[in-house]
Amino acid sequence: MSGNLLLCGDPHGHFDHIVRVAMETRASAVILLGDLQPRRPLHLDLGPVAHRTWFIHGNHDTDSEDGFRHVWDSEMADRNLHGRVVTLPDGTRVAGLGGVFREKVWYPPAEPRFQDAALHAHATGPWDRWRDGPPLRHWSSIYPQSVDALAALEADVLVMHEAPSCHPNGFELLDDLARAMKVRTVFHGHHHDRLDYSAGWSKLGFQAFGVGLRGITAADGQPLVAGELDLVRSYRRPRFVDEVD
Ligand SMILES: [Mn+2]
Repeated sequence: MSGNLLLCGDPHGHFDHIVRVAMETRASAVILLGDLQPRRPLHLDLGPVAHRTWFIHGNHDTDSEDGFRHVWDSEMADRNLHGRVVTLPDGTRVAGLGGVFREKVWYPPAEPRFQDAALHAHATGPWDRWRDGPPLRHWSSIYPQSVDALAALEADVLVMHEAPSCHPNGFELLDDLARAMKVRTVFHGHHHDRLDYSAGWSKLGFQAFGVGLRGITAADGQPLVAGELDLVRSYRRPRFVDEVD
């Protein structure tokens, strides 16, 4: 279980470090935690590790039409874990929730405005739709339907772009999701930091790890590559561990 899995924080267009570490560690699977922003089709940036890489999308993966196409139209489009559970080669069941909460759709705990993307598209003028769906930007919004679908499934690991409540900008609803799915471990990106949540794990009911900007973390939570802003954040928030509860 979770043999040699790498969790990769927001790449934002940089993949060389991921390819290098995946080759060096002979990773059995690589998971990208969103905000990929490849400058060409994703499988080209991942080269020799594309065939063992999965991902979720982040809020920035719908910033531009080209950026969208490099992810959703690439040969790796079927590797998006969003809204489903995939069993990796080593037997680990990984669930994914890509994207972010946005007030125009749903910002928990407020009531959602649209239950799913189809209803949002229906309420959108044809000129604002993207590929018969909601506006391009909202292809990376989280809809209740995606969370509900996941909550009915079980997994070992849940990867998300947004964070559970242990992060200062996280969501209790995502704690509930992780517990409903009976996951042991949650990994998130988005916030470009790697705070120590361990004091809160027993209350959460699962282990949680943030993976920083272009950081790489192993399945047991050990950082293999520090996030680029980790030192800055830990300097600015030296007492965060005490603040968790
Ligand atoms: Mn990001």
